[in-house]
Amino acid sequence: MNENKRYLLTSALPYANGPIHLGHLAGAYLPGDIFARYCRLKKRDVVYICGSDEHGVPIMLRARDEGKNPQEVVDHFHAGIEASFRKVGMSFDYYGRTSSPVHYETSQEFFQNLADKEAFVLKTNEQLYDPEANMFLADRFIRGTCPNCGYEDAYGDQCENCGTSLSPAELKNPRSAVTNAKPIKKETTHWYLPLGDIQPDLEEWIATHPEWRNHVLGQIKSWFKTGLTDRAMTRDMDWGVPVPEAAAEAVKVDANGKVLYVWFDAPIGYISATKEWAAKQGQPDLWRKYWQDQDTNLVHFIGKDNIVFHCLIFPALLKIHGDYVLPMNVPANEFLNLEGNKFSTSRNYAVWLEDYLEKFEADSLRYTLAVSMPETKDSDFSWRDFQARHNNELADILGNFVNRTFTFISKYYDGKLPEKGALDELDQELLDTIVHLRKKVGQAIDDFQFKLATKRFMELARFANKYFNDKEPWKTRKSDPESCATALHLCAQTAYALAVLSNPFIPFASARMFRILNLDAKPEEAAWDEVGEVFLPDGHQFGEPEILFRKIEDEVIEREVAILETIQREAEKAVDEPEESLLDIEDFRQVDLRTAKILSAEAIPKARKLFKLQVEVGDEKRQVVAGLAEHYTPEELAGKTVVLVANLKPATIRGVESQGMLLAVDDGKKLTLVSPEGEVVSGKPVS
Ligand code: B3M
Ligand code: ZN
Repeated sequence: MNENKRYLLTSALPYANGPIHLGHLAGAYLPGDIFARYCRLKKRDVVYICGSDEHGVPIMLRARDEGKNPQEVVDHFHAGIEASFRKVGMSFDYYGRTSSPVHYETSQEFFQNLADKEAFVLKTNEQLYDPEANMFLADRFIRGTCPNCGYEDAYGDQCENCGTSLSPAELKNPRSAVTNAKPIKKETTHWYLPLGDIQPDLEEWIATHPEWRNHVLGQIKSWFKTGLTDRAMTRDMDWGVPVPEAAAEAVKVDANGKVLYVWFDAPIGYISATKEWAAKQGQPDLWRKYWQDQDTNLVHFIGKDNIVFHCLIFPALLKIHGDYVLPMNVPANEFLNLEGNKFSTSRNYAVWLEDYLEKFEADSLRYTLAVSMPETKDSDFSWRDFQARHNNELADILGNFVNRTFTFISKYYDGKLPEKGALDELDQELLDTIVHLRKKVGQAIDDFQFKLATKRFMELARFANKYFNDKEPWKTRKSDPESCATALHLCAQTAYALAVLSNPFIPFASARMFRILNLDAKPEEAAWDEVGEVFLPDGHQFGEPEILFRKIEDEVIEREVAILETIQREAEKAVDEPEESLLDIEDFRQVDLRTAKILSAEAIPKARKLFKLQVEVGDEKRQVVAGLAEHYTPEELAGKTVVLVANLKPATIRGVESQGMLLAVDDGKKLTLVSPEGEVVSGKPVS
């Protein structure tokens, strides 16, 4: 870490199409805030930027589903997200948004600059177009029948039923998710960034950063190994930053309905937000000092799913543009899980920040997430661990030490700093430990090791708490008043140290400690490097003691655990017994089940799981496609009597028509056909 440089810190811009949950906080936001607060205490020149990412398909999807325009959706969530960040103590210097005019202007200028350099390759190809909605269809806007399992509501890029990744061209009976119309193929031209051309340059730059986290470098190197390819930097959508007219005219492309790819403009949102910040300082050009001066340490705080954009694509854009600094580090976090399961916004399996803050303190969450941050591997948030961290560490160690110190001073020393006498060995050890751990906490933060930094901070509180016990002031007050006064003097000085060092992690408790210490300055105005070197003046008058952290009771936590267990159970039930399986008998009677005899089975080219079966149903012959190829041989199937769903609409699977479906038991490993006992003729009803 180069001390004499300035710091420009960013946290990933959250999509403004939903609220923030604990997983987001642990990923890209809390580490950035700890680092920013620490830089301020180190008196570094630091600017911390974030903002709402307001373009892209998910926002358009949500707006369509809610019958709103995208601007209404982002206005709602931008305000909510910014408010919840503030309540949890995020200390951005500026929180912008990518629907702002400054962002449109900055993104278009950036794109135009690259277009003028002929950095893009134009490509024209056929894409699916909705003739009724008059719009090209992004993969997520296309639905159809999965060629693999016949599921009729598969997306253009993935079948949610069997998980197969697809391309729109593979979908059977594709239809527009916007109007249900049958899409047509239409030519469209887009600007592609030939990332392969700049790969050698990127590889050379990445090689200068062996200090980056291993999992980040690992992912980057696997992208290099695969080989960077051309990536479209524009899209056919009516929500986003329009492609600049001049760029379109220069290549005779109609720019109407074309916008910048969301991952082209979103990272430029860091630049536009810095511009807006500079303007608020009354120095519109100040942003250049952070983005266009090599004496800047640029650090991007993100989650691991954003590595390619922040370590390859955005740096490529910055390099091609020229003039800009490149990130000094991208300490991407892995993912946080919740009670052993993945967060799922679609299933509401999450702890939303707003909900959390209605019941618990921000500091307790910050501390719990910091001390178990998913820095190099996924980690887990559990309510019981949260309670233990709060009760056993924040309350019983830090809170207990501070409370005992100032209650004792208030009672026996009129709330004034007791006089310090001669120091014994333990006294000196305490003073040395303050300086030693201040340096250890600082080094860990500079190394982006926030778990270690948090643990080192709590180590000082633990040492101080033990010092208070070992000194037994309740005895020495009478037996050795000078030793007692010295001990309480040093406890108060240690509390001052903890009040400063705690600010990056638990800023609200830090402010409360400053209030107990009766200090006019704010914690963030304190100097990290003076901790353990500069002390409270003799005779300093303290404020009223107060409890820093009240214990969280078991029943409060059990209630939260129960909420998540219910959601998780519902989700598992929905998978095992979909709600719609609760039919009434009339519905069931609509299904025509028949016995059928398999006459032959043959493989289907390029569909290793499927067989094409010829079956006899009474005096009728049918052809059925079934996923049995990994469970039976054709010989085992020939002659077998099975149960057929005889009144299903025919479906075409991998180009083969299927006129029905066979019933089979799926135990998660093997498929076993349902077959009536004894000699049964085919075509008989099954009920
Ligand atoms: N909006 C958030 C995400 O992918 C994305 C980050 C943009 S940072 C420029 O979770
Ligand atoms: Zn499928």
